[in-house]
Amino acid sequence: MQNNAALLVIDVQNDFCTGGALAVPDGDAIVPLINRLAAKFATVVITQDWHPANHISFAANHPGRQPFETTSLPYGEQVLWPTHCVMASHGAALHPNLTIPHASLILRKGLHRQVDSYSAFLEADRTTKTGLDGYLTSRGITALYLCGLATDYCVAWSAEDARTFGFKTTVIEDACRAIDLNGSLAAAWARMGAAGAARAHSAAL
Ligand code: VGL
Ligand code: ZN
Repeated sequence: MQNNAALLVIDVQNDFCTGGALAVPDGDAIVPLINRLAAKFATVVITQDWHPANHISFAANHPGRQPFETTSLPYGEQVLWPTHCVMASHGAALHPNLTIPHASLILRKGLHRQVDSYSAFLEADRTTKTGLDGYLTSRGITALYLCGLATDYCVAWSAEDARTFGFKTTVIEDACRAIDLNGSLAAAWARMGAAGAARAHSAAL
């Protein structure tokens, strides 16, 4: 890979894998592939979903509401998730088989109690930055490749925002897995395509 390209490894955490609180079907299956892909990139950034226990995205913090229902919040519609990726918990840890020793940044997102953050760039209020755009830009990165969990939430929102910040953006589709809630996967691919993100198979890289 060229030196202006970086790999973003999104949320490959225990809670999104088999046995986790918000397990993505077949989520673990991508770990060996991501390890092999990462070896091709000089710059790798890993993200972690990282919430306080009282986070607004947890159904448990909305009395009478169940996981996978939605609610209206000041910044828009919010899916109410099972409690997941509580900061510093085992579920929030990276999958034990994820092996990317040369990753230069581990970025945590979703720390603010009152705002979710699927995207690695911008929180759900669409205003608060994580700072990732500045990190990448100041290192001369202009092209991003994305992989990880889940295709239709954190990968998709990160890919759309990567386009917003002007990066050439490619989602490595076989290195992602989806939650697919009420058609969310097809909708996410449509939004990513409309934003100008490309879709590639790992074999083509
Ligand atoms: C994610 C739902 C809630 C993800 C994070 O990583 O895709 N999905 N929090
Ligand atoms: Zn989350």
